[in-house]
Amino acid sequence: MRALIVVDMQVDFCPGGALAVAGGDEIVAPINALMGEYDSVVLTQDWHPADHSSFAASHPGAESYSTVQMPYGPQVLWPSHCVIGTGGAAFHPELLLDRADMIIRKGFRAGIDSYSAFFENDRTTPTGLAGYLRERGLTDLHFVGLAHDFCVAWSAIDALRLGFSATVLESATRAIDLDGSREAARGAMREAGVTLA
Ligand code: VGL
Ligand code: ZN
Repeated sequence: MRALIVVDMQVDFCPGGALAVAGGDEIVAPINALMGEYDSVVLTQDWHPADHSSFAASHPGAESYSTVQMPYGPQVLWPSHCVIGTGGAAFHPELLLDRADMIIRKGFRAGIDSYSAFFENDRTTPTGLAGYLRERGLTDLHFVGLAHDFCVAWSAIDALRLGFSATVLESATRAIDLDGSREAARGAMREAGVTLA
């Protein structure tokens, strides 16, 4: 069975938001239109406490978009975004939430980020999504949403690693593209065996 995994279609990742991805709002209508073609729709929601360690503001003197070394590996420092309970953490107002069977939140622990829908950035602490999908027999996963080169790419690569089939519908994604991260993510996904469609 097929699931559409809609990654982080939130106000803060759309134009005008705290970590806006260019053209992020352009993919809402195409994603809504896709939902009916799947056995299940799952939404992910970036969901950070205000003092999250992925925020530049949590590291005195650090610039946004710089990289620091965390116990679990390198971490890009972002502008504060998707803070729990704020309007920026809400889904884009036009996204069809009623179609979603499951909403999985990630990045809610202050000490560690979670780009992937499956694992925190240590790549070992699970979010629980794999178990949910397996128990429901959802093995063929199609990914859309934001951002192509971070949360979408990491999720798709982890899906394959976990034994799911993984396709990224690239026209229904948009990238942050930090220092060539879009092409790097495409290369990493291809190398892992993710289908780019
Ligand atoms: C994301 C950076 C920080 C994403 C989330 O959804 O791709 N990127 N948090
Ligand atoms: Zn985040």
